[in-house]
Amino acid sequence: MMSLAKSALIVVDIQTDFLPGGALACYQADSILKGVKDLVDAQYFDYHIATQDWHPAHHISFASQHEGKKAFDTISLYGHPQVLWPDHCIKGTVGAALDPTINWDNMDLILRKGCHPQVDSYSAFQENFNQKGERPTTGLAGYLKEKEVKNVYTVGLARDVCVLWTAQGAKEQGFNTFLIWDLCAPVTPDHDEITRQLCQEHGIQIIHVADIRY
Ligand code: VGL
Ligand code: ZN
Repeated sequence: MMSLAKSALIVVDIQTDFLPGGALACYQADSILKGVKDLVDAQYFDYHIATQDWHPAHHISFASQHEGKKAFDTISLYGHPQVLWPDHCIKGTVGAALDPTINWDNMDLILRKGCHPQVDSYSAFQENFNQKGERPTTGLAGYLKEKEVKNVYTVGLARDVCVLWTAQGAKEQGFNTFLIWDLCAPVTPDHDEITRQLCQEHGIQIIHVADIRY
């Protein structure tokens, strides 16, 4: 039986704490909201998926949990580098809420990540390394593959962290992977160059929203 290639949009972490005034506000993050809203409203893709960073209080990624450390310090955690963040996206708080600009009713799936107290999770596909040296899957690759999705498009926050890791995860799982550059905002624009380089190295195609005719 013939099957047509399907596409999915993954809208990453568009939450109060990553927007202006939030605990971990990304650079000019409000500038992407209208574009993401319009793209989601168009329902152009076969599947629309969102992620929501959803940490317990006292999460291991919070600088507040590490004596003598401050936000944006890097430590070694289970043998891998871990950036320490300000307390953010604590489950059930206003900071963790999805921004109401986007019509979340139009999502097929909303995936929460970073729920384990001792493990961070940037990618929508896999948690970061845990105590056992594993990266547990979220099940998203299986979900998309069962639906015969071949093309994955990523937007959201933060371009240099969770969007990038999600795009890398998508590519590793064999999807044709696109990062819509102007529908993402970074923690810091200082990372723009390295983000572009990493996309190129990993075979992630950087595009702009104008490239999508919807
Ligand atoms: C993120 C840092 C910590 C993100 C989440 O959504 O990019 N960044 N937690
Ligand atoms: Zn987080």
